[in-house]
This record gives sequence, C-alpha cells and structure tokens, in this order.
Amino acid sequence: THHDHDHDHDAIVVGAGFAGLYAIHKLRNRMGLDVQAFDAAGGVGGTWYWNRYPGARVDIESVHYSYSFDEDLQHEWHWTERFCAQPEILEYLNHVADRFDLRRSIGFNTRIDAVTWDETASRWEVRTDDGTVHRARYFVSGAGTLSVPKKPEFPGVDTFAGPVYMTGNWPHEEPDLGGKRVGIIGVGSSGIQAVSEIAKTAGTLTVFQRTPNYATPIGNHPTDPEQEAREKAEYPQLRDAARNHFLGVPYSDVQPSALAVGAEERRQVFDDRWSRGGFRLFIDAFGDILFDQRANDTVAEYIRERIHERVDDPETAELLCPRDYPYGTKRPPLETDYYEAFNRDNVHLVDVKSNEIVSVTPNGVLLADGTEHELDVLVLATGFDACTGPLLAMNITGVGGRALADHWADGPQTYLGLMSHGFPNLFMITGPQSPSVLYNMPLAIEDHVDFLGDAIAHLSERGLSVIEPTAEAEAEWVRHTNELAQATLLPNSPTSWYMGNNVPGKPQRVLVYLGGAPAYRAKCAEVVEHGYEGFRLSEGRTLVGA
Ligand code: NA7
Repeated sequence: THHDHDHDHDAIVVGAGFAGLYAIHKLRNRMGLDVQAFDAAGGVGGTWYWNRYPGARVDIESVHYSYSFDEDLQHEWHWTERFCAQPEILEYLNHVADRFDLRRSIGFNTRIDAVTWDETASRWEVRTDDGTVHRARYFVSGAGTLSVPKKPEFPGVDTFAGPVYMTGNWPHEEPDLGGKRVGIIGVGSSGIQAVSEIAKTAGTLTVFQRTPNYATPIGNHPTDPEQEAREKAEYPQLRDAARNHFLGVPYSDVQPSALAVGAEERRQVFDDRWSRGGFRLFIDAFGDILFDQRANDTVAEYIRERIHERVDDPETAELLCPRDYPYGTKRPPLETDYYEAFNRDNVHLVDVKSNEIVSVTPNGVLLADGTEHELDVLVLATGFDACTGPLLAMNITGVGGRALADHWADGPQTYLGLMSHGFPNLFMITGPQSPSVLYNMPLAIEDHVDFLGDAIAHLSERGLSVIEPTAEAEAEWVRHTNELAQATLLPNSPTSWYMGNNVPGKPQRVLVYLGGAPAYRAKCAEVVEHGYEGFRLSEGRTLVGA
C-alpha cells in the first residue's frame, strides 16, 4: 500500500471548538505528536461558531466557563460580563487558537464522512468530504454534544416563502428582523434566550410553545473590576473548588434537603439563590431537588409563583408555567427578561401542546385546529440530536466491520463515556455517559483530553499502541449510569435531551453520568491508578507499508 506521508498522522482530532482546540494543544504542543484536525466550520469556535442567534450566551460564569490549562491565559484574558455573550466567547477561542498556534493543524470547511478501523495496520482511516483519506493511530472526537440540530418533526419547512433560521446554524450576516412578523418554535435554552432579544425589534413575535420551561434569572452584569481582581488572585482555588463540585462550579451554599427546613426558611433560600442567579437555584439551594419529588415540588411551585408575578396576563402566565414534570429534568434555561417579553404588545404565546403544529406552509405555521399563523420569518429552536448524534454522524466502523450505529442501536454503550468496546484508540471527548453535559464544559473537556493524552503517553512508554475497553467494563458502566439515572427524577420528564427522548425514534437511554463530576473524576483516577483497569492495552499490528 502506498502511504502518502501528508495524510499519515499520530492523531486525528475532530472539531475546533473548546474540545478540539485543547486536544490539539495537548497532543501536538505538549506531547509532540503529529496531529491533524478537521472542522466543518469555516473557523474555530464549535458551538460558539454556529450558535450566533440573538441572545446566545453562556449559562456558567465566564470566569469559570473557560480554559484552566494555562495560568497566563486565564490571568490575562478579560471578560466584559459575568456571563458573556456568544461573540466574546468566539473571540476568546480565536485568541486561544492564535496564542497556541493551533490553526495550522486544522482543516476548515471539511466534514468527516467515514471513519474506519483498519485491522491490518491498527489505524483509523478517515475520509473527508473532499474524498481525501487520512490515517492515524488515534482518533479523537471533539465533535461536541449539541452540534447536530434535530430535524423538524413537521413537514413543509422547505415550502415556507420567507427565510427559515435555525438557532444552531444561524447566518453569519445578521438578519434584520426589524418590523417583521417572526415566529419561533421551541422554548428550550436557545428559544428562551432568542425570544428576549427578538421581541425588542420584531414587528410581531409569535412563540410556539409545546412544553413550558422552568427558566430562572441568569443575573448577568458587567464585570466588576474588584470581583475580577479577587477571582484572578484565587483562580487556582476556584478551579479546584469547581472541579470538586457536582456541576463544576465553585458554589458552596447547598443545603441537604428542602424538606428538612420550614416553609419560611426554604423561601429565604430560594429568594437568595434566585436573586444571585446562574444555576444557583438549581444546584446550590437544596441537594435533594433532583432526587426527591416532594423536594422538587417546593422549588417548582416557587418558580411558578415568580412567573405569575412577572407576567401581566394571568392566562398567559399560567400557560408559561410548567406543571407536569419536575424542575431540572429538562436542562433548566437561564434568562434575562424572558417572562417580561410576554407583557409586550408585539409578543404572542401560542400553545402547540393542546393544538399541535401540523405543518409549515408557504405563509406560516398551520395548527391542528386549522389556524394558520402568518409569518415573514421562521426561527427553529427545536433542539439537537444530543450526545450520540455528532458521533453517529461520522459513520464510524470498528473492529470486524461493526458500525457504531449497530453497537449503539439500543442507546450508547461506553466505558467512562470515553471509549467504546470494538472501537480501539477512538476517544470521545465529552462522550455520552460522561458527566460533561451536567458539568462545566471546558473543565469536563480538560479532564477528558488529559485522560486520553496520559493514556497515549502510557501506551508509548510501554511500547504499546492500542487501547480498548473490555466488553465487561463497558456493560458495567452502562448499567451503572442507568442505575444512577433511576435514582434521580430525570426519567420522569416527557421530553428531555438528557434522556434521548426529545428525538422521535431515538433509543431512550440516559446520555449523562449523574453521579456528579467529583465522583466521576475519582473513578477515572482510580482506573488509571489500577493500570487502566477495564481497558485492554496491546501492541497492535505492525504497519503495512510503513
Ligand atoms: P431544547 O432544550 O431541546 O429545546 C427544544 C425546544 O423545541 C423545546 O421547547 C421543544 O419542546 C421544542 N420542540 C421540539 N420539537 C418540537 C415540535 N415538533 N413542536 C413543537 N415544539 C418542539 O434545545 P435548545 O437548543 O433550546 O437547548 C439545547 C441545549 O443547548 C440546552 O439545553 C443547553 O445545554 C444549551 P418539547 O420540550 O420537546 O415539548
């Protein structure tokens, strides 16, 4: 076989978002490997490249939602707001790409079509959409968790006369929505952020809501210089505290149980967390909110009361109140003046639970009862094929010609959310069944990249080149993640991308490890201490033609 040197690498990295960028830095700059990365986008940024919709913003404080791997970087970078908006996060990732000279290793505007394990050479063969084949010992996916938008469940989107914009694939040239009749479908985190902004300029904004959400104030404000100086002075401690917190944020005021205190004290705790913003109400109020229905009822009722206080029209307010699923079982959105948007004359809420969307027509959105809502612009904020979607989209085929799609036919099967049996040397940064989507993403990414980098170093120190989890270790991990989920209220949510049930026909299996980031990190450390317990390390085959 003729091997073109340009196309042979130690590692191929997918993606140039938070995950891919750090993976290139770690493997190439720190470990000296030959790394080739690809991204379908025209630039770096990943999620923050694609999600340019009005209002797109991070829900974890920017000082915490950022890389920790370089002391100088985190000291020198200045965030202008407590929770920064998409353009500033994109600017940060561009800065990181330049600062660590990462761009030269990335092939942009390049999508990966097929990824195939070559057993004769113990290498991955990666075909890109321009037909080129690259080969590498290691395949590292930083393809993300929320990067494949869900296909619309209703027909006719392509017949709509006006433009259709997806929040997850927003045009680069900012569309002018001023004075237009805009409709938006979906009130998850994306829809809720977009509604608050679009409401300010649209002629009319019609919000099509199926399941109301428990959105709470983000509490954003411009960066306070004194707070910034304090945080930078104690950055190492803050990062440490974040890594040792369930959600990867350095919050420390959680109380054991909402049911162990009286109504008045409980109210005080909720008021405090509500006004301090961020995920404090969700994760820093009471530790049993995600586990005990009665505890959850107390906070759910609290949020409904606040919604009623903020929305003038009682019927609209009630329609905005979630009633039939527990708080936190769908990813809780954070907002700024979302509920107040419904007090504006130009904003209309339409319930598409009782009266569902039948189709999109050339004129607008048609509902089951025959009502047609006429629109100039349609915005789809209908979510993603989360966690497994980005991996399955690459057509991965492992040992014995077995497709990942077949191996995962009943839901993802991984060991530690990092690797899958039958797919040697394929690492999934923030893979399904890891805590990533319930963890602070940049820190989750650093943990995974450090783990896989260390594993590769461990192999090469021993003259080995192949690592693969055993079938037993994988089965046990799947069992364990399912069991953890059963102990929470998550299975009680009708549609939640955490459970895979937001996409019709998708196998329903929990996609996130629910034991919390600290327990997960301890488990990974133990695996390494025990000589990569649950993994099989081997020499692999010698290279054909090398
Ligand atoms: P989400 O949170 O999955 O929200 C999608 C929204 O779209 C949600 O309100 C859905 O209602 C709605 N939807 C989806 N399909 C339909 C149909 N067919 N009809 C009506 N409404 C529909 O996605 P986001 O992009 O907002 O957020 C994803 C993550 O990004 C977020 O959790 C953060 O981690 C960042 P449903 O609830 O299914 O009734």
